[in-house]
Amino acid sequence: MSRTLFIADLHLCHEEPAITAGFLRFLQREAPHCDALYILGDLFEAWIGDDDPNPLHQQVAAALHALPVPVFFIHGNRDFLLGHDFARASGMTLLPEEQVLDLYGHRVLIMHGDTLCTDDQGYQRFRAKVHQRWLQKLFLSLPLFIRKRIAAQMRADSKQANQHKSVSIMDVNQDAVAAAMTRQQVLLLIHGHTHRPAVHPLMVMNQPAQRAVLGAWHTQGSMIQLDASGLQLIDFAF
Ligand code: LP5
Ligand code: MN
Repeated sequence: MSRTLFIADLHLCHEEPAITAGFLRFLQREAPHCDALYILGDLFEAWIGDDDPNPLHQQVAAALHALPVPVFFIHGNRDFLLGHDFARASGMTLLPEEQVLDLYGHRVLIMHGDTLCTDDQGYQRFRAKVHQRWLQKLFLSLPLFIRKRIAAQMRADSKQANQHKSVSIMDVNQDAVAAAMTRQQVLLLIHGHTHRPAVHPLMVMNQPAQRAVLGAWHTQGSMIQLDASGLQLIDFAF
């Protein structure tokens, strides 16, 4: 087949069964015909621990596990607590927040994308706090009903905060993009998070480069296909 697929920002949850159905169909029909599937974060709407007995999680783990191709996962800002137990149950390999791949003659950097939004200082402060290992351990040791309440409060606060943020603050910062691509010596970058699907041409290290942004799965699916000819952003109906 010789193509690799990338997806992000499905925000799977019990309240959006059509998105889950679309994802399960994607896993059955599309994903088996590729070399590997990379999930670049926010697969789930919110993740409060691998011990959450949510049947949706078991259903998704089983479907991922049944896929005959390797699946890799980078954490998003909603599911950064997804851990080794769920990775094992779903057969996914967890990757660090930035990963460089060498595929079909292309060197490509993949990430969720939230770390590129450096103008959003409120978010970056929030991120630094919740990425502290001790705080995560403390949170994960709380009873599930308390974790659910805290997560719901965070989601409400986040929605509230976003109403007062400009569109440009919530997009990636161009200097952060160029810095990451230069640091990793790549001319291709794939990320999600901003929910603004597009392939942006840019110059990196004085060479033409591309930044491809995955779309969120609201009413249709979004994926990026990478093969020898380059990358392609594709929308598809559920
Ligand atoms: O997610 P989205 O699209 O709304 O906005 C994001 C940024 N917000 C977040 C917060 C998440 O939505 C919360 C998810 C919780 C999941 C699991 C809980 C695990 C807890 C672990 C604890 C160790 O990521 C948003 C960005 C936006 O993307 C665009 O980039 O702007 O950032 C914010 O909204 C941050 C705000 O500026 C400040 C957030 C206030 C949260 C305060 C927490 C209060 C805790 C209360 C506890 C009782
Ligand atoms: Mn995100």
